[in-house]
Amino acid sequence: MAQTVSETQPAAHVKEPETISGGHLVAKALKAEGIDVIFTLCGGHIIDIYDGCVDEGIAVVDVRHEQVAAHAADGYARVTGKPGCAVVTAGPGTTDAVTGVANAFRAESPMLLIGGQGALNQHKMGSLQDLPHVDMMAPITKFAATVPHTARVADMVSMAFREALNGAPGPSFLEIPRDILDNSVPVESATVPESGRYRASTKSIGDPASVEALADLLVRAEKPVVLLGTQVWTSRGSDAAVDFVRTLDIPAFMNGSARGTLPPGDPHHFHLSRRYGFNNADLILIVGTPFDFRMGYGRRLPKSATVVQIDLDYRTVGKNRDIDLGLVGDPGAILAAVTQAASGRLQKTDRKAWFAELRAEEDAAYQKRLPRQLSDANPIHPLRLAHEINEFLTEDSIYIGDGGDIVTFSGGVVQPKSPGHWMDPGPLGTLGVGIPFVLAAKYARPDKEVVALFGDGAFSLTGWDFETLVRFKLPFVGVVGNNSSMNQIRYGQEAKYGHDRGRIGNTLGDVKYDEFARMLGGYGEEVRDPKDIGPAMQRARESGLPSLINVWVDPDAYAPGTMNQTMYK
Ligand SMILES: Cc1ncc(C[n+]2csc(CCOP(=O)(O)OP(=O)(O)O)c2C)c(N)n1
Repeated sequence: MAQTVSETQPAAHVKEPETISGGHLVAKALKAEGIDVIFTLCGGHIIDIYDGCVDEGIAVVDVRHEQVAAHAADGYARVTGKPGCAVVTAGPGTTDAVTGVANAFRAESPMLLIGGQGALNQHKMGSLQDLPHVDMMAPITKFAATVPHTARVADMVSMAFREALNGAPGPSFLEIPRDILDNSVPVESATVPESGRYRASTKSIGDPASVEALADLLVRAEKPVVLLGTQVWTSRGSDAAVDFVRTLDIPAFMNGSARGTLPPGDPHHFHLSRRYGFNNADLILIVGTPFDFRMGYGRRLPKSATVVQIDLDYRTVGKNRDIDLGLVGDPGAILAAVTQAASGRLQKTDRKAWFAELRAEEDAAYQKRLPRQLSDANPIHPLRLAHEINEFLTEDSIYIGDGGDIVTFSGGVVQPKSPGHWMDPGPLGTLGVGIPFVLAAKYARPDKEVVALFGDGAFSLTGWDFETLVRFKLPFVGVVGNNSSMNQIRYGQEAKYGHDRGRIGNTLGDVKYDEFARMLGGYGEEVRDPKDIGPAMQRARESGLPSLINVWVDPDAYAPGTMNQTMYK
């Protein structure tokens, strides 16, 4: 029997409850966290999130590979201090993003990856792109979960952020099944945590007695050194670190994102004398960087020195090498507390001789390298390229390194002039972070200049997203140190297997990346003569476009670390 109109229409006095969909709840939760952009590649499972972003005024930056979206979320977190967010579809969308999440995990970078999933009502029936995403993500995230109900969507997004930002930060992953995302629930049944009210500050100074103990040690030390690591920047402790170093008069080395905490030329800034400094110090303070392969697992530090470690993560303190004192907490907060604890008790210390000794080492190492750095040789020596880039950087240049040997060379020469202005993959050593980091950095900080150095191998992994930079009008100065080869690997192979067998699987074609840039709507130039590097970069700067200067570098020049194979020791 046909229904009458009166049977299908609600009575006029019954008000329909206002409803909201899962995708719109995601957007509300992102907004509450202060997120103003998502990096994404579309898929049918996730489109309702885009619609929610439109309502909340969150930008949608669409890229050409999900790895790029995930690296960009990592990069955005590094640049802004807020967690980054990438949204990808189920199955291959999520697997493509795994590398970006893994990189953020090792680099302790807070980000949220949201992945699609088949509808719950088709659970384990073989729906399109169904995979056990949460199981895949669990080992490389701080938190990985499925959202089981639309009303829980926003609540679980904020839960994921809470976990990502606790202690040493890192990535979180949320899988949202298609029906959960697309369904709507009454607004009043959905929990939407309010901005600023769903998590606490984690800026702890740890045990106050340890703060006092460290102040004591530092006041009494005759030859102290400090290594400021990435967490100094992550915790936005750069000012506290500078105050600490100056008040306590300690020579400082910097690595990772903490490079630039003190500008080059500062009397407390040391760089090339680190090994000497560690070998001869009576007190070594390691702040916010683990004893991993980059630190020789801490085993090269002399037994005679007092070793103190400060870290956001209790699991890092005392790992791989015994320490004399460990402090777990926020590096910036701890350094500020130690400065305060020491300032009333500072004895007249005279560290002039220690500073002079280190400065002499520093200068000698610099002079030794200088001829290669200024070399007019053709093909171009990678150190000359690094030198030209260093000369080109201003206080406002964010430098990004993505490559093997070419970037290793630049590590010794390129000196960022402000904290957080150096970006590299971190301990996962992931080639391909360059273009995504450019995207994130230039998007988040349009006021900054972004300068990136790529190996030709590294650029190829994610290079198609150069087009995304063109499409979103994000200019940057890009340089490809082109040796038509994967040199960092080739060296070890040739050393072990000889010239012919050593060239298997590591040589590349002579690709003109300048032409590639122009093809995609950017600026491109080719350089073969070292004196042309600087002017070409300047023209790239003035073009106002994403750019690639293809610099042909000497394929037979290897970085010292590669020749010693230090990364495997
Ligand atoms: C994603 C990824 N794949 C492979 C490697 C191993 N790897 C380390 S350095 C390197 C060579 C990089 O070549 P290129 O970027 O051209 O720099 P070059 O060493 O030639 O200067 C490779 C393949 C890696 N680190 N990351």
